[in-house]
Amino acid sequence: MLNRRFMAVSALVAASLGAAAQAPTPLKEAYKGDFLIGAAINTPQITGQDSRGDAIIEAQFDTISPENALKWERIHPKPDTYDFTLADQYVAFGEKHHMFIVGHCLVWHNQVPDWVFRDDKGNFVDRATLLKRMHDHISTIVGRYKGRIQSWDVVNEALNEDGTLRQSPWLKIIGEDYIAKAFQYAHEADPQAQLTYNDYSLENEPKRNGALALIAKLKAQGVPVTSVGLQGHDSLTWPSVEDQDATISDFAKLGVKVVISELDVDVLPSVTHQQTAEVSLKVQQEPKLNPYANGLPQSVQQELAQRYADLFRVYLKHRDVVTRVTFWGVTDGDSWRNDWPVKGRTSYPLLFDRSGQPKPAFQAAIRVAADAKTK
Ligand code: 9MR
Repeated sequence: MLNRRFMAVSALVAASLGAAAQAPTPLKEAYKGDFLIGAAINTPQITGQDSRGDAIIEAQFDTISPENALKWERIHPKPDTYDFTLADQYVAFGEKHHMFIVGHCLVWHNQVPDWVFRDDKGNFVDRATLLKRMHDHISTIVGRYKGRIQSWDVVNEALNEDGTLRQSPWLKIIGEDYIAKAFQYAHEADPQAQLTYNDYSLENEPKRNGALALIAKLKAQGVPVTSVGLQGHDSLTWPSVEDQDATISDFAKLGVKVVISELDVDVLPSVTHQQTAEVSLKVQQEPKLNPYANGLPQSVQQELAQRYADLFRVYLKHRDVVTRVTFWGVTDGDSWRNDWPVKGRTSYPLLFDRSGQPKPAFQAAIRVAADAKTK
């Protein structure tokens, strides 16, 4: 009896030791040789205040993006004031862990202070003044991190859903060539850096066509655009596997690389007709919009895992052109989706749960890579 109990306990110990010895493969190892795997990191992670998050970042990812730390309002809040405190820490974090470091983002209509576009009287400045301000901003920041930040999101979200150019102050004041100018200035400041046009919902045909025309035109003019960022703010049903596949192929044909730059998959009820990541959108909280406040049902957890597997299979199919897949956040608790477009929801869009544990979607992503390697 005693003997049998001893044997049962030994078997349990051996099993748990075996499990410990076989720690799950990290994402960056699973996809080594295919593409880099990254996460956008936030202030507590950059400054070392989120040690649990930092442990996940160091173990799982070989590239980082700054969720907010390098945006204009943070790094250049006043005309003559640059604040590099957090940005320097961000770059040091990436260097310490030998990571591929992304800069996000140079020219956007959001999180940019109003002074950028205005004179002392509050009127819009003229084209030459705004071009000069843009040049100063880009050359200062890209120049400071020359050779250290390997890839820049140069222009972010310049397109409307119908594929026309967004009527941002950049477009209104400078005109259409603000995009080409931004890329030229970034290239001048660091000729080795990869330069990306980054946008969401490019899998939708009208917007995709607008982006394809834009990139084709820039390439024809010799503008140094090296990649397109498909942000990848997805849902369980959008984009279809076919649209994801076709979108990557379409950009590849233009001779640019593709990065999945801000991946997350929403499982919560949609509040818009069309998939979007338009930050200005705000919708009132209602209980029915927040169905999983007390936890995600197993069935949805499995749907999310299946969805991630489907998406990763498409990215892998295009491993010759997809150079990086970056999640927009580390754990579910970190995600912007908890507060957008409805404030205070409980969202589950990433691969690690609120306590930092890998979810079934994590295992699904690892399995896709492992299956491809045994074929
Ligand atoms: O995740 C970012 C969030 O913390 C900010 O409040 C928000 C404000 O503009 O920006 C979020 O990041 C956005 C990214 O910079 C560009 N694409 C859409 C992302 C999600 O809104």
